[in-house]
Amino acid sequence: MERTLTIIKPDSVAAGNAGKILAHLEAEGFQVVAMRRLHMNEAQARAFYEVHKERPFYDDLVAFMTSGPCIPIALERDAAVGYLRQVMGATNPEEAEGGTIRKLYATNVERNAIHGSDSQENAAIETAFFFARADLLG
Ligand code: FUP
Repeated sequence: MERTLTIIKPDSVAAGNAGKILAHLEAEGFQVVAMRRLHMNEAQARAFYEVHKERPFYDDLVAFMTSGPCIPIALERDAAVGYLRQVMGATNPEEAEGGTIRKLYATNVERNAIHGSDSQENAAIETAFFFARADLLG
């Protein structure tokens, strides 16, 4: 079994889509290892997206991610990292395949419903950002 990190983003939570997105993930074979709800502050959002700090969209992305509560979830499944990327769809919902979470629930490239780690290495880093070791045992 492999683990990955998703975030049900503030747009999805505000729109009341969190339950539907979690049900979609469960139907695709993901199991919840750890889950929490938090309203990120600016320092947390800046740190989470630090790899994008030189990008033109960084400040807007931080503003969006701090605009309301989100739901980070540590997920488990066979080939979880790659499979989550498939199930969530392209970053820009206009380019996302039919039936993907972003096609179904995203508004645009910024308000795009869900995050998914892009590698096993980043999955471990991002999971440790939100969850303590004790949350992830068992
Ligand atoms: P993804 O891995 O699909 O979430 O996409 P990226 O790592 O390329 O981008 C991370 C986040 O930055 C996206 F989820 C949304 C945001 N972003 C923008 O707001 N504008 C862009 O043009 C590209 C990305």
